[in-house]
Amino acid sequence: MGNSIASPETKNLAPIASNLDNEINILLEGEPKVGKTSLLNIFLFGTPNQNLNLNIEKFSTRLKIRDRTVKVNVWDPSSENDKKKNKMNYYKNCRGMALCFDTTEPKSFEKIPHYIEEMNKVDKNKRILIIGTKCDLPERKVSSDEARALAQSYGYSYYEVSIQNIPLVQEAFTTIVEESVLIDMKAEKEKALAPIFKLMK
Ligand SMILES: Nc1nc2c(ncn2[C@@H]2O[C@H](COP(=O)(O)OP(=O)(O)OP(=O)(O)O)[C@@H](O)[C@H]2O)c(=O)[nH]1
Ligand SMILES: [Mg+2]
Repeated sequence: MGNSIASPETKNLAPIASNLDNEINILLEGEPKVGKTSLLNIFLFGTPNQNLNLNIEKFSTRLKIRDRTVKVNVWDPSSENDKKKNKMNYYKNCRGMALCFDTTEPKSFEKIPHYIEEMNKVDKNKRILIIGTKCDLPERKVSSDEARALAQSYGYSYYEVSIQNIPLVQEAFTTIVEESVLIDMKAEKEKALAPIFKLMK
């Protein structure tokens, strides 16, 4: 994906360019060990083994979506931390959620509706992308059809990835960012048109 510029956020990060049109927060969610950080590494660096500093939970990059440059903050809270305490903040403040399960671990798939319900309790309008991970492994237990059907029942997109298919992982991240930005664009358009509709009444 040629249009992403990886720039992990650290204390030394240069100031963000002023030509940004949007800033968007994406939450990585799912059961422990399903592969969330590996996917984030691929999105940022094009390789799963970058050993991101586990104490840092927010990483940033930029993507060109349509005619906009979007600063994308990805939150990857580590499983060890007391996620519950901060969870509502993450849910409230993200625009989209990349919700991951491991295709070789049915229990991680069974938890998907739970995460969706938790998010819907906070806000029903967040964009969610469901991602099945580790599809390179022979011991797959959750079928593509089953996972796709679940995603469709909620109206969400579904991606099935592995750390061996780097372009596909990057495409999945671009999709959740794009879908999240489009919600914002729609809201902006409606806001801009509201006075006109009012006049027409
Ligand atoms: N074979 C295979 N292994 C993977 C894949 N994705 C992740 N893994 C492995 O699964 C293990 C867990 O990956 P992580 O990325 O640390 O998972 P996580 O969801 O961030 O885990 P927590 O932060 O502890 O919740 C690691 O050993 C990865 O190398 C994949 O697509 N295929
Ligand atoms: Mg992790």
